[in-house]
Amino acid sequence: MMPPKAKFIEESYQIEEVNRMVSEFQEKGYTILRNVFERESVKEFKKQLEELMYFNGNAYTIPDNTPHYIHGALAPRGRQLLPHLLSHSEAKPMPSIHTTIIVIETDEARGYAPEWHKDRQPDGMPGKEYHYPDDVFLAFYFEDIDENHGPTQIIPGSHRDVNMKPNTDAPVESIILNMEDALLIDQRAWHRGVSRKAPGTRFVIVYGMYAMPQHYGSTFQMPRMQMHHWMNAKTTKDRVYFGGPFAPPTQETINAFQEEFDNCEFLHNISFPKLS
Ligand SMILES: O=C(O)CCC(=O)C(=O)O
Ligand SMILES: [Fe+2]
Repeated sequence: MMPPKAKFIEESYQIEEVNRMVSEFQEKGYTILRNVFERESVKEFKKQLEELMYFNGNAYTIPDNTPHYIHGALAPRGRQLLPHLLSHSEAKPMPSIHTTIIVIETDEARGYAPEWHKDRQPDGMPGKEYHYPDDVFLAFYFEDIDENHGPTQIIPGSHRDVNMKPNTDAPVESIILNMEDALLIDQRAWHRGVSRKAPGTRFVIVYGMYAMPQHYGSTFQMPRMQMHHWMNAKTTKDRVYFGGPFAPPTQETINAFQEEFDNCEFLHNISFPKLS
């Protein structure tokens, strides 16, 4: 398998540009990151995604053991913005990926383009003062998106003002962007996907990031007794309490992963510890 062909623009945004994007994100609930990739390389990457995609019995997706699955989340310009969107704090929190959503819609099997929804609820006093979101979403389309190519639509400002709702006179914007760009979206705003009119496959790959607070020691080896509680958790509440957003590994899953990693040209040098 070829490594991901989409090439990042490594250069950081100027601080003025960062400030502009942060203000826009806070005001409207989204902002477009320009030139996250080198444009020509994205065309090749989209072809790679088309080769990798498969039907898992429920929906189209791409295998989560490919570097393509996480590639967008590695983009330096995306990572540059995230801390600013998650907190006003001088001691910026560290962003952490908690979710990857792959939305694929093909010509043959109309997948799903989600209807109007909010994935998060506004907190505090919406409309009065700005409240930072608990998490933000970084999205990629890998194609020039106009009205015919299934834009994501949003009601700008509806993350702050609960009175703004779909199917009223609240204004709706289609998020138009280029294949080399990325989108940062506040999922407290009303938004939806629109199906393509142009033929072809619609990809939306979305990464959810939340803020790990700057507590002393942000990473640590989980104490074995905590791991014991995590792995033996009987409820979602307990699982999250002991281990965060990810399901605990069992020895069986560790063995399965080890085998898969051993056979993967990208991951073969990773080895998992044996759980006692
Ligand atoms: O398909 C889209 O354009 C929107 C996707 C979406 O709303 C989501 O992933 O939460
Ligand atoms: Fe959504």
